[in-house]
Amino acid sequence: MFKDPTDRPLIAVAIGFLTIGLVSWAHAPSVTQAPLAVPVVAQSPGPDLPPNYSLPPLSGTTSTAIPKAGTLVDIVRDPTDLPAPVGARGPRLVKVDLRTEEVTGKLADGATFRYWTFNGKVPGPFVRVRVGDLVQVHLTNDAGSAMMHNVDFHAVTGPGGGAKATESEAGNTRGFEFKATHPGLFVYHCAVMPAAQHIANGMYGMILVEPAGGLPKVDREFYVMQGEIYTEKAFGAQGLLADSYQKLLNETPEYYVFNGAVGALSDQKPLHAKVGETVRIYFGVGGAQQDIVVPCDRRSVRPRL
Ligand SMILES: [Cu+2]
Repeated sequence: MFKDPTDRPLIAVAIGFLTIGLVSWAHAPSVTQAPLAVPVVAQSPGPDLPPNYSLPPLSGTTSTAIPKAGTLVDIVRDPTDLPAPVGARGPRLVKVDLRTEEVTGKLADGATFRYWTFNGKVPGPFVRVRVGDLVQVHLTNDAGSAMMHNVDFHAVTGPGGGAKATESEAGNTRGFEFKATHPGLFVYHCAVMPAAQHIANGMYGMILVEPAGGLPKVDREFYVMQGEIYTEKAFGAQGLLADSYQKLLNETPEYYVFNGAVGALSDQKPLHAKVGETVRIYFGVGGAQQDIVVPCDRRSVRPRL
């Protein structure tokens, strides 16, 4: 099924690490979500939060630079682009700023695609929190967007994982907050209908909720997500490729990609490690056929269309 032969070894490696590092990590879904009007106002700390919980955003959890509309954007997420481990810190407030932006990026040599993104990259930012953290999410739909967008975090159990609370027209910002009550690695994605189209066009990412004390230390960590891209023209066609809703419904993608584009992790931003180093790969599937990360959240398994 993989039409980019250079990607074949990668998925084997990724699935191997996923199995070793994550599958044995059993979890239950978290249960708290409180829709919140925007702008967010000062709130009282929860019973498990320290009184000084209102700290600056953690590095890596907020928006990255937003590319200018109308230009060819490098949409490939560097697999090393993820926040540092939470370590031994206690619960605190984590602010997550997401910006939904529709950009044109390189899909393959000679081919471009209109991606729908979180923060201009595929996948979206890796969000890293600790169990007990209060997570404040703000989603801004860029003024240049043609579509409504939102975000559904599978680390949240509640109505749509924040989707309704964040559903925004172009130029608007909405938000909500939730407490991360169960550790695990969860997908997030845009859930505006038809959600499969928004996901296939690039609107997916992952949130890691670390247990108290953090995960065991490793030498390197990587962030990899598979996606499916459905284009009207066949694999290998040149120029700006339009997305195909019919192929999406048929579940017949023209491209399977890792981190957004053909060759993203083989030619552009390969994963490097030295012999003997320990490596952890956070691997997720953002494709429309399935968006399973680990079997820790019943809602992470999407029904087939
Ligand atoms: Cu969307």
